[in-house]
Amino acid sequence: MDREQLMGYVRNQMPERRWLHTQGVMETAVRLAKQYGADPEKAELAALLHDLAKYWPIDKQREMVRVHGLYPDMLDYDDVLLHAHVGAYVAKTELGIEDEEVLDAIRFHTSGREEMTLLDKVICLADYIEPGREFPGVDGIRRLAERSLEEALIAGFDSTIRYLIAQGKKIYPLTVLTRNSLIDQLR
Ligand code: DGI
Ligand code: FE
Ligand code: FE
Repeated sequence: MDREQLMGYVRNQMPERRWLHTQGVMETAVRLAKQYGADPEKAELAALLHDLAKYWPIDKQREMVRVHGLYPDMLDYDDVLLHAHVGAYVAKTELGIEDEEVLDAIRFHTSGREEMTLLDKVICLADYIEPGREFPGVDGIRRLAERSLEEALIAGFDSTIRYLIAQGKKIYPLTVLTRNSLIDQLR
């Protein structure tokens, strides 16, 4: 599929407001990629595809994670974690995306991972700060993003972890390891 076909495919998987979010992540990811020396084309592609499975039925997402062995430990945590892995799987097996860097950036955009690549960081941060995002502290993260990918991401994960604690939810351990790894990278 070419770029136009992929855009049409993704747009069909989600409501209009999520498509607007996707376009915001694409713009922001390209800008961050240029600023920090990542590949803008890969950033745009990963951003386009990152939430493609977000609105798929949860039963279908759980089934795919189980059947295809995609990080099955996620099944014990919040269902919202699943769409990242399902999205990467669909991008590879149905949309013909072969670039493992792009697939990993999709796969780990929600949880993060230890030793995130530059592209992983660009996608994860763009997802936090795209222009349509509104949550307490987002402007502070936008300012941090002007000087440090790592500092901005730590602030993003801090806000996610605080939210999960406030809701009495479990925290996926890889998210904690991701934050630890980012803090180590600042030393
Ligand atoms: O898909 P998006 O809404 O654009 O953003 P996302 O893929 O980063 O999903 C973020 C949501 O995931 C956020 O509302 C918090 C929720 N979540 C639930 N458990 C965890 C989690 N996020 C992380 N990083 N770690 C968790 O354990
Ligand atoms: Fe997402
Ligand atoms: Fe997103």
